[in-house]
Amino acid sequence: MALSTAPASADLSQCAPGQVCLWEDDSYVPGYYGIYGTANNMDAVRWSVGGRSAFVGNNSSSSAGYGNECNVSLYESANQSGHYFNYHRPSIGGTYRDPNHSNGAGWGPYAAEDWDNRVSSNRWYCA
Ligand SMILES: [Ca+2]
Ligand SMILES: [Ca+2]
Repeated sequence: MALSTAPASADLSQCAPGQVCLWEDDSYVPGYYGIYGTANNMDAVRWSVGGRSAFVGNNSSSSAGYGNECNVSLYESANQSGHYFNYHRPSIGGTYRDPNHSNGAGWGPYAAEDWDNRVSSNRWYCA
């Protein structure tokens, strides 16, 4: 009997309070990347879970913003440039995660665009 490799499963619980988290596939399926601070260039960062060797930048298909005190913006280019979308922190409600970037993500002037495999940097903002 051949052993099969278990499929990667969705794991939104990987995202800790205070982090913004990105997953390589739809529905929070790893590779996974979670950060408390600012990533200026995800194109140089590799997925930390799931045995994936690809880079995070231009590769995330689902995400969550679990800020404690602040909201977060995710940008299409490095160094917080280009189009972006926003997540509220969960404590103030509204949109704070999205299982499918391709049909839009978060909120803001560019939220309705196709965000699949596009995010490359983030910035927290407190308001
Ligand atoms: Ca992807
Ligand atoms: Ca979506």
